[in-house]
Amino acid sequence: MTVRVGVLGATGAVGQRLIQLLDPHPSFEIAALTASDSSAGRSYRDAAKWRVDSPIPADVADMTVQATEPNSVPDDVDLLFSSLPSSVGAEVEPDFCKAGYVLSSNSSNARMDADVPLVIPEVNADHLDLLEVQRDERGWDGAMVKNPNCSTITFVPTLAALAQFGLESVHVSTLQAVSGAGYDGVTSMEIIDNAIPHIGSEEDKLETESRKLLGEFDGASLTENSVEVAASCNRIPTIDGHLENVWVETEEEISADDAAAAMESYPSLELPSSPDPLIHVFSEPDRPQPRMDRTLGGGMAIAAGGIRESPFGLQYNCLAHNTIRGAAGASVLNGELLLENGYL
Ligand code: 11C
Repeated sequence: MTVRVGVLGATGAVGQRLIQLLDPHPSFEIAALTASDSSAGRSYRDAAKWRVDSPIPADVADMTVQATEPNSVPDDVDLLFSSLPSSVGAEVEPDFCKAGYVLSSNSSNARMDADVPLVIPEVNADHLDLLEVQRDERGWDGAMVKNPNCSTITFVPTLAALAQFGLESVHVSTLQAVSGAGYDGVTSMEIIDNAIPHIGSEEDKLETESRKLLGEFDGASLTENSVEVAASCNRIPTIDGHLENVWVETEEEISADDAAAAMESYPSLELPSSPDPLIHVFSEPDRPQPRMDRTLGGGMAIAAGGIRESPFGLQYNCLAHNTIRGAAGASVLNGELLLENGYL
């Protein structure tokens, strides 16, 4: 079955990654592209400053970019991937859902809404059933599923692997690539030869999204996980790949070997974009590394290393490709989950 899909915010950094991952794709065919009013009416080739590491797919290059409004998208498009700026997403995404479209959105608006599934398929695919609650409460013909922030996606699967030992508290410190800040980040010379100990509302996102992702859904409502999470977020001059240092305290004592085994054996899924294994564990002291490990599993896997016991609990590092696993690939995976579960 081929599903016709659209990309909202197609000219941005994540929109470009979405196009790269969707063309070709075994289940999805790109049939609509939208962007800001200044891009609408232009060919995608002209409107996008294409920066990803493969050519623009020929059929997409010639497509005309439309304004980001429901009337611009053909009715036979069933699924929309959204990478809109969050302020725009907050305004227009509900209009698309009202108009009957199913959204798999990377935009940060509405991630913490009680009836919006925030999903990493390998971690909490069951939260997708929140869509029944969403339909009852909002009366939409369409639906909205979100993926978390790229830094959240990098460390939460490792916590899910350790959850069997009883998570009590987590401290995470990030070293985040400039592509997380979109075009402005990649092209800004201010970041070169610099490290900045602040990224907008990033710390709050890691702390709240992780508890929602690890929460329990009983069929009617979601109870967030009680694990305490403290995050500090830093920008470093790397193009792609967020590296994170994590300290975890668990109810049961956990050895480094137990933790490595739990991460290595953490199950993946059989969705087209889900990597196997999901988590690669390295024992070399200088791994994971942003350039070497960010492309594992086509950019969809997570690298973990430096696992050791410390006075502050288990300590380790983890890394993921922020615009693939952390953003565009995360949305595509949620689209695949929606398809598998009959929502399209
Ligand atoms: C960054 N993680 O690296 C951010 C970008 O919540 O989706 C992604 C923001 C988000 O700056």
